[in-house]
Parts: sequence; C-alpha cells; structure tokens
Amino acid sequence: MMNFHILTLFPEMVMQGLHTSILGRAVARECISIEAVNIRDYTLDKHGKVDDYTYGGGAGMLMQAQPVYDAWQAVAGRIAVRGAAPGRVIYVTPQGRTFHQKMAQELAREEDLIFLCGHYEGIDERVLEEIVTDEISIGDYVLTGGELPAMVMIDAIARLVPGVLHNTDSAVTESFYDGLLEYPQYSRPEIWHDKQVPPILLSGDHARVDAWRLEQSILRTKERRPDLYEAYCSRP
Ligand code: 4HQ
Repeated sequence: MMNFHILTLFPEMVMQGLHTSILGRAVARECISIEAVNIRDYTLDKHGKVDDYTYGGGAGMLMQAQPVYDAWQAVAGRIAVRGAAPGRVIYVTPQGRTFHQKMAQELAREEDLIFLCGHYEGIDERVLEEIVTDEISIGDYVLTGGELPAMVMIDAIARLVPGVLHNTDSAVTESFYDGLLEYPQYSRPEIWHDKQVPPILLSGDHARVDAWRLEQSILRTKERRPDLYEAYCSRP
C-alpha cells in the first residue's frame, strides 16, 4: 500500500484524473491511496488569498509560504500519527532533475510521497528550503501549474506498486525494460486495409516470436532513439 498526498490549489483536477481507469481500480482495491489537500484551506488570510507580489518587482504573483507550510504540516502530522517515516516532499519544477523510469522505480518503494504543486510564478523560496526533499521536472517545457507533472509522476510510480497491474509481467516487459523500445503489436482481424499481420506471429512458435520481437525492438530503438541504442549496445 502506497499513499500519495498532493498539495495543490486544484484538488478536483488531480482527483478526477487519478481516479480513472487502472489507478481508480487500484484505489478501490486499496493498493494505493490518493489524497489531495487544498492549500487554500490553510490560508490565514480572511479573503482566502494564497498569492502575493514578488519582492524586487517583476511580472506575476508568487504562492506565499504560510498556507503551503501549514498544508504540509497537516499531512506530515497524519503520517507521523501512523508511525510511518516522514514522507519525501517532491516539488515539481522545471529546475529539478528530469524524471525517468529509474526514479519511478526508486520512489515506488516509499510508503508516503508528498507532491507540492506550484501555480503562478512559483512558491516563496523560504518554505521550499524548509520542506522540499526532491525537486523533479518532467521535461524542458513550461506548464501553467505543477498538477499535470505530479499526475504524470504518480501514474508512472503507482503502476510499479505491487498489485496495481493485474498482469505482473507488464510492469517489466514494456518500454524501457532492457532499455529498448517496444516491438510492434497486432490484434484481430488478420487483414485490415490490405495489411497482413506479420505471419510469424500466427505461427505458434513462441521461440521464433520472441526472437522476432527482440529484433524489432532493437531495430526500432536504433532508428528512433540512437541514445538508448548506444546504451543498450554498451550495457554490461
Ligand atoms: N512547471 N516539470 C509549476 C512546469 C514543470 C515541468 C511550470 C511547474 C509552472 C508553477 N513542472 N510551475 N515542466 O512546467 O515539472
């Protein structure tokens, strides 16, 4: 059982997205839990304000330290009551290390993970210094908020939690296992738009099917991801 906690100004966005399909079933079967904490619920401002102008000037607003800190304390307190280790706090930011499959595997071993989603121009540095343990980016592009990156990471991590995927093989057989891309796949009918399914896949010879798939994976990786192909060729 793994517990995801998301500190956000848009709890309904992450709850909707993460209770769909496989992750929704994983929540229902209690393989994972997902909690969204609305940072706005923790502001001491009587008008519910959570942002303010930046010292030094410049465009845009910044999320203030107080509501972020108090929202984190509420979550950290509940984790402590369970007697679990304090959860790592992941701040999603383009300034972090770029997320990859090995990081997902490492994070999937934690009992609790806290994701901090910024909005506007970001969050007051002082609260980040006090609570953030990991800064992670999902790639070199600029989004409007941290919710989508948090959802991307949670999806990639949750599917590695034991029991989330029914077919236990699929967590390892897919792209990036072995560092190769996936081979092409086919389903019924045998002929569609004049295109035949590769006959070897209908042969029933599992050894030849496996060899063909590995060959296709290698060819695809060489063609589409020369960086991964180089790493595959020089693996120990
Ligand atoms: N953000 N990977 C949140 C991103 C981002 C990314 C921009 C983070 C806006 C408020 N986060 N701020 N790429 O684009 O993680």
